[in-house]
Amino acid sequence: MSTADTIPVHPAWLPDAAFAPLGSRRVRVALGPDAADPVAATVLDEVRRATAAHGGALVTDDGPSDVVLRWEPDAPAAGFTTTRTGGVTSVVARDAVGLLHGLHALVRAGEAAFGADHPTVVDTPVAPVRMLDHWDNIDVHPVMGQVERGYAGGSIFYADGRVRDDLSRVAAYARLLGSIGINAVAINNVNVHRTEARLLTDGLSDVARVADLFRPHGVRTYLSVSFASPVVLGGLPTSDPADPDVQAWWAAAADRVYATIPDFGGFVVKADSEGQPGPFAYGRDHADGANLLARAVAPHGGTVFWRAFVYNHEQDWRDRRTDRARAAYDHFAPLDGRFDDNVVLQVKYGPMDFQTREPVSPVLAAMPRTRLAVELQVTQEYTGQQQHVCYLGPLWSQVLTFPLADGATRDVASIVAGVPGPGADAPPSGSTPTGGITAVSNVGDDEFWTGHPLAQANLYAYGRLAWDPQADPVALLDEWIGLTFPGADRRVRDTLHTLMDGSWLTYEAYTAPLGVGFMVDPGRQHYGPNVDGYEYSKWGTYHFADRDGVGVDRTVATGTGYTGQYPSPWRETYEDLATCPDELLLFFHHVPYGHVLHSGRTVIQHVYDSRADAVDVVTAWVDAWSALRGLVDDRLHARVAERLAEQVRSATEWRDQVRTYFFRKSGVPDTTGRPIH
Ligand code: GCW
Repeated sequence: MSTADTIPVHPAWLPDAAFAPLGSRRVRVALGPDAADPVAATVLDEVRRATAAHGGALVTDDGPSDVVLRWEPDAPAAGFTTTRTGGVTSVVARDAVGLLHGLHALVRAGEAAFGADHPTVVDTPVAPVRMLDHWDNIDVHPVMGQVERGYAGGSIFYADGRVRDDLSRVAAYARLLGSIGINAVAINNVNVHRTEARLLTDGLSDVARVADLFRPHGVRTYLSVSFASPVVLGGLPTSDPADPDVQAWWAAAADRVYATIPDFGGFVVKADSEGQPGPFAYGRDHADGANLLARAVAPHGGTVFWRAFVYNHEQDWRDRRTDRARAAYDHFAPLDGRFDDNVVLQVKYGPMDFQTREPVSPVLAAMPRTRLAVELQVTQEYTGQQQHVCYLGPLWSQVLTFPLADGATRDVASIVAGVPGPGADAPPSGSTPTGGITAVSNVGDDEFWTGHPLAQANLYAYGRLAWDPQADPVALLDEWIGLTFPGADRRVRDTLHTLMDGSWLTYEAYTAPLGVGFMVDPGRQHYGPNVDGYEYSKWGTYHFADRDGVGVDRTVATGTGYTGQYPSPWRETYEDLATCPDELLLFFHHVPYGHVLHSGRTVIQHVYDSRADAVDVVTAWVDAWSALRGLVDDRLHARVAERLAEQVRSATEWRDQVRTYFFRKSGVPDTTGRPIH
């Protein structure tokens, strides 16, 4: 047995000790007609495991109990209700999935769930589909590795060119996901290479093995598919959506999938994007393409998640009229109302690509007659690659609570909830859910799941915000700390809170300034600074710094016109220098270095100060963490210490490159006299 086999996998937020309050009590489980459901077995297993470890008991008859988990036909369709009466805490739900979610709510609440003053809580999920996408390849890709933008080792699904024989990590992962309410998972990369394309056909029995492990936790399995499948897998001469043979091929493919996996979720598709095949090759548009696949899965209740991440990645940097930020809106807004009911358009939260700071995508406000899902990135491609501490809960919370239009109650969370927009028809009556939220997962076969152990908090916060976008991300952080380090010394909890709470803003403060984005190194897979790394490239990600100023003019008046894609008040707010928020200034405007921010500082001095201050913050984390040696698990302590050292090194490199770059461009000295190289 190799060392790797002997190291136990970290339990993340489900260590046995977190179950002590529940597990020390008598728990009665009344499952009703769902008793044969695989999720019901999970509920029983969880209660058995917790009570065996902590001295309580599973009660299946009418005997006395302190806790009741009970099926109830009139309970809300999703979620659960918790009440406390007569010294008994009850969880009531319509089905076994609701009971499982309710059980984990009790675990999260700890002793508080059994206090006399515990209020009645009706807890229903906001997003009907709460999905994680895996950018996992079966084969190890020569550039991207096995998991594209993965920073936690190899895939938990695949090894040695096929689906793993031993899927115990997948089972443990499914348990983690079910505990936070995730209910959908796509198990292969949206860039579908040849080997992975075959999961749809030859690989189906293996996909079924994976689906069997997710099902008991209330999670449905999806596949990313290639739009060119009829050609690549079916040997047809075309993948044209209008071709009857192509339509028949997809229908037959879907029939086979559902014959093997009756509760299969559906397909995720990246088409006509970054080299992936799509409908454009046949003169068709994205609605034609998406509806082709949607019609194949519709008879089986399946859904197609069609990605809106479509842009020209072969731009000419000399042409300042082309603006990548405009692309998703320009491609998709005109198609509003043309997508079938079981198509969900999956929209990245910002118009570019998961940058540390972006405005919310205008596509979300522009398609009231289309089912939309918001896409987030839990894997830290542009936010420190799980080398850096960067707790993303506050970023996602800002996105989800962003009000889309004037005086509107319609925020991004209402899109995620599938609330019909103005002018939209009532939601279709079928069983297919509206709305949704999805995110790229950050796990791999690493012993801590996420490379950086503290990056587990991002996975946790994603699931909890998908359930409740109004949740306070800082409270979720503390919840995660409490579960992951149960019974830990107060110093551990306080230090973790201090390190993680503002870590997104700290990361932002030493990397690309004021919303301008990128400045990452193309040669190191987007890790570390390279201010001009993308400046003269075809990818369309520019900052336009010259001797006088920096930023991208995206105004209607003098720039690319991107601000015009927003409804009021945002088009006016972003258009006008006087009202554009500081943190997005360089996303929307090209300004002189001496431009004074709302903060009162000039742009150039802000760039100088924030980078230097942020490195001081990160440096202080190293000592704070080292003081915890002996108070947390040694291996975890060592891993975090190693990553913090790298974060200080990398943040220093960012600081020095960005400060020096802008000094050399502008010639404006740092008024504080701190060193510039
Ligand atoms: O962020 C970019 C990544 C690509 C990724 C693409 C996408 C899967 O750099 O690696 O491809 O986004 O979202 O499709």
